[in-house]
Amino acid sequence: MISYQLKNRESYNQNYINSTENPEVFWAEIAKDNFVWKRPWDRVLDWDFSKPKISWFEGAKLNITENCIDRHLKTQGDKTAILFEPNDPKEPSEAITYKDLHKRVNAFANVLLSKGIQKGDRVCIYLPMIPELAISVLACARIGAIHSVVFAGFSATALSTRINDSDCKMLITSDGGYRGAKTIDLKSIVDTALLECDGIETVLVAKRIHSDIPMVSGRDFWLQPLLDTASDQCEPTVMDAEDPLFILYTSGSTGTPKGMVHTTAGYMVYTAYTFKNVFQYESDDVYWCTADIGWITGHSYIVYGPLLNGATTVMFEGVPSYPDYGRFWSIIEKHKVTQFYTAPTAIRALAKEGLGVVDPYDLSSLKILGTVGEPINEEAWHWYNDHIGKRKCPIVDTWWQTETGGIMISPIPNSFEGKPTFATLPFVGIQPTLMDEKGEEMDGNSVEGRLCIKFPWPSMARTIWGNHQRYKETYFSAYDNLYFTGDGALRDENGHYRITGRVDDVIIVSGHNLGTAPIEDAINEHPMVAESAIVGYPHDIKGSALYGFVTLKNEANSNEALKAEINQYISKQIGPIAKLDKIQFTSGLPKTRSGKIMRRILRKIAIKDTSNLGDISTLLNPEVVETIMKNSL
Ligand code: 7RM
Repeated sequence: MISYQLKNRESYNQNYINSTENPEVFWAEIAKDNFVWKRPWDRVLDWDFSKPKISWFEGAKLNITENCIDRHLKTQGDKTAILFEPNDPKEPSEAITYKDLHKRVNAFANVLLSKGIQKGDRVCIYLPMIPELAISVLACARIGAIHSVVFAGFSATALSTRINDSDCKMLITSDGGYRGAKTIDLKSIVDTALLECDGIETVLVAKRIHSDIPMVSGRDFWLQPLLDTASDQCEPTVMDAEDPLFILYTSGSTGTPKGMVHTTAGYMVYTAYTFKNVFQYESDDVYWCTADIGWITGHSYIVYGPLLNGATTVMFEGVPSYPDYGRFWSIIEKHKVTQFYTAPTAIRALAKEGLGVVDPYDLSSLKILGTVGEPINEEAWHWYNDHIGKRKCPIVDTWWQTETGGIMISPIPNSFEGKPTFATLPFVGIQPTLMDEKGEEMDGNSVEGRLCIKFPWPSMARTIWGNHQRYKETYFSAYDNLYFTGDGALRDENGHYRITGRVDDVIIVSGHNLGTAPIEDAINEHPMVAESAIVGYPHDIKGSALYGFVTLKNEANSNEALKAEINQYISKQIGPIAKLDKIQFTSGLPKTRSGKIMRRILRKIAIKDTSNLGDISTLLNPEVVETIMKNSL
């Protein structure tokens, strides 16, 4: 029997070898021994990256919520499953035990059924970080409805695009939400979005801020009265291993957001196994991931991974700066958090506030620290290690993506150590490789190239909702028979990986993946704008910030007020996270002869590295480059 827990370097090495030499045997053992199944699989893996087709545990039947909840009831029904910490520290936190969670998920599932939701239907969830968010996700999974969580910071336009793309029948939201000192009026955003969405039959509304909001009769229902009268028993619907579990949208470098589709069994096995080992979770631990459930990190490592392991998972409604910059540290002290998982952008923002807001708190409960979302710079890594971990806590710098479903490259505490800015070694079962410019695989160490994965792993996304062709083109067409991540990476002399950032046009701002295309689309909607190009440039806090080059229809209109208007357009179309830090009006944008904007050149100008712009003679309009450089910000 293969041990579920990796214990040391030797066991990592042995498991890694087993998982790559004999992947089917390896994953079958992990799957069989550590989960409950209604029926075993007929075939462990079937794959063909050229189609692409990936199928794990075909023929097996299960329900993921039975694995997340029911199976823990006998042994630890009274243990806290979700520990909710509200925005306002004066409001009491709420401990939801596995028994409570079982009842609340069942009641919610019954409400979904009573509103006509069936297996395979899509349900959009647009909620702040309140318990109803995790519960509604699980309620969908309980009855086989496909959840599509949309981050509650997204605008009405972004919401309606996502609802329509996956043809959602129901929307679950709240009257509003709290974020620090601000109150967010979610329902009015929803009402605006739904003007564009014909498919939504029902809107369930949770009460959080008790505001007076309009309810559309026959469409909108307050959630609580429905829950109060629903039965708290609901048999889990039996699902096929490859039935979709959820859709989660992620920005691409071009076009509309991509609805990544994750399926049931493989996602379950991989998120559970990575959670256990990367965070070395033990039964009395209190684990806290500060992500929002609107992102993949929240799906896999606030909800599914922890609950599959019977863990206590903290869910925090608020922000790191409210009521002051000590909030994260005060929560760690209050709940004796043992594993803490956050993003480099948060670490940088908190480090900036100085130790005066850290030192008052007792952080001695901490055992392991994690980071995710973007490359962590050396300075932030050391600050985290010295002042939060007190040099006693291993740091797991976890590299992965919405598309990968779970952690792919990361240190494993007790097996091998981290190294500042390095995600280090592949997790068990993961076979990374680096490709050079010519499309050749790079052998050996001390090389840098494009990061690809050679072999399927259980939690990889299976398709893009409604557009399998785009899935193939985006991830499986750059190189034959490889999954292309879109990231660059280097492999050092010891074979450890360091992620160097995106090689496409996706920019990561404060941990949020932003495609340039949708932002440019938003700007270009302004009646005075001719065209625009967005590039990223390094920013102390956000990791990357956005620099916009904007060409106006009439140059005479350029002024500060127009810059503010452009940001309002972006805010409305995408959300405030996509606002530009710098806007430069230009008379033209450098273009290739086929009309493509040369972002490569703009990127160099934005980082003030113009000594070597490469060959610009092939441009349609080389003369604009000089002017743009002269006026750069
Ligand atoms: C989990 C998540 C994915 C992109 C990915 C990378 C970047 C994520 C790290 C990282 C360096 C890391 N999903 N990224 N983690 N870069 N080191 N530890 O973030 O779909 O939202 O973003 O994020 O570029 O491709 S995501």
